[in-house]
Amino acid sequence: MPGTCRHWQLARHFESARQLQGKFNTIGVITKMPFLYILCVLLFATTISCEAADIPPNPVVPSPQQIEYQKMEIIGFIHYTVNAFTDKEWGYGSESPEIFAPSELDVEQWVRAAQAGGMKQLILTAKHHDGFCLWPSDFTDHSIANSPYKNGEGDIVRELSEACARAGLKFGVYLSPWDRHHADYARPPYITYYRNQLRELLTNYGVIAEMWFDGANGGDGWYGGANERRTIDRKTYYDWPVTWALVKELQPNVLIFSDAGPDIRWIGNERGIAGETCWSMFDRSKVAVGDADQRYLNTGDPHGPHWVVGECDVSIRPGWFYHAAEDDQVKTPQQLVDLYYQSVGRNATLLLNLPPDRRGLIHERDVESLRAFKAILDETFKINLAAGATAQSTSQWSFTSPAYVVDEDADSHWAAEPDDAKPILTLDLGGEKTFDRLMIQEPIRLGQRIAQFTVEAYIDGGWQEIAAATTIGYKRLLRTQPITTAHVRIKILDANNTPAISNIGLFKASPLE
Ligand code: FUL
Repeated sequence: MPGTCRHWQLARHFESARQLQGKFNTIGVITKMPFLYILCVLLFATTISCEAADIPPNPVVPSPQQIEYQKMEIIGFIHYTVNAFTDKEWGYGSESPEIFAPSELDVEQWVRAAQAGGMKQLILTAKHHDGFCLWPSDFTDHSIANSPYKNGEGDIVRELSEACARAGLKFGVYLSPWDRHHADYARPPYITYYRNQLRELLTNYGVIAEMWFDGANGGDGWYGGANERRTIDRKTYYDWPVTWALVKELQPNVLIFSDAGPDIRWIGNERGIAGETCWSMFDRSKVAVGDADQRYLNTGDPHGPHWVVGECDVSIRPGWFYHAAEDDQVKTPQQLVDLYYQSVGRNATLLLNLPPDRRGLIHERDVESLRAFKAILDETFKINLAAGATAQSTSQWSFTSPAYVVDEDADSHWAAEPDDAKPILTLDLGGEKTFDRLMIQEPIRLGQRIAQFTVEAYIDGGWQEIAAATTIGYKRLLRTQPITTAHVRIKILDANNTPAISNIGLFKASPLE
């Protein structure tokens, strides 16, 4: 860890100090005072050497909020609006608030469903493209205040934000920039309206962890009765830098999602799949919201000057909103596990959508799938067969140690010497073990470095390649055939700076996967 020493390092220095005192005492020269003096000098030297011990960070590193965000791994989306009652995916904007009439709405049930799936945060569509607001906005009557829900006294943004806080979940908000209801959409006054709504949401509902800006923008709509097609200039209409500055002013620790970040980026598809190569480095200037090269979003940019984490959004059903006709198309636990490997296992987060139904509940089938999904992950990743292995490396930087990759502490790491261009990390598992899942993590607070690596196992008297991949980042998961071996090694073949690894895991997948 930067600037901190492990206990054994301090103990070693205490020990040296005692030995020194012993020597001095033997020749009768020194008693207590010099021992204290020597101890202080050694402790001081220790502090300095530990400060100096860490590898220099890359020029592009995450913020503490981005690191915390990525550790959540799985987060949930709640898509809810009049669409649940019209059976549409995109409301036209002419829907009457009268139709929004959930009979048993229970935000606590949404939270329980999210927790059943291992989610650590929920993001609510406070307003989707149809313009209907799930909170009683002062700036429109097209809201829940004019719906039968709680006789117009309800506020789903408040109810869910409070339920999340009670359960220890973070809370985020989606506010569709495209508004097919508003008469001024595509004209300057709408921007004032949009920012007023942002201000309401970001001031009245406690801590907002993530603000989600959708890239879908412009097209047909009701637009206050105009019933026409309206387009906008995606690069200039919203003046995003000003809007984002407002968001950060109101919520200093919020992470902003959009195609262009600035903190979290769309992964370039709505199937929940990050690139096999996935850098958190990115160049925001190459992307406009709603107008981005999807491949660039998917893989990031090894030379990008900004740290922008990839987020993989996908729905548990074919649609983003609830449709009874899709009750038999809920993703299976196995499909969700696949998505976990292809998102979290590729250095991104998984944003999984759960659409409440007309009752206002997450459907039983969705909950069942979430529960089984989490049970599989828990079983697969329960026992790390690499924990406590004996680790060796062709080189090691200063106070880092290969032992730190198997100490189950993601905050400690091993790093190679800078002149060891292709370091090898070898694990002696202390006897034969059988595994088929590999996990590798980089200490991303120092940047993302590794660009190519292979994994080999010692089988039948020789090393055999069992996996190969490019980037690692926060977490890389690889699936292999079952491998039985007592020795595994990671060969790093390419990196943009001194390679470092914080964790290695070997697991045997749940038979249910
Ligand atoms: C898209 C929207 O058009 C969909 O309805 C959904 O909200 C998805 C997350 O983003 O751009």
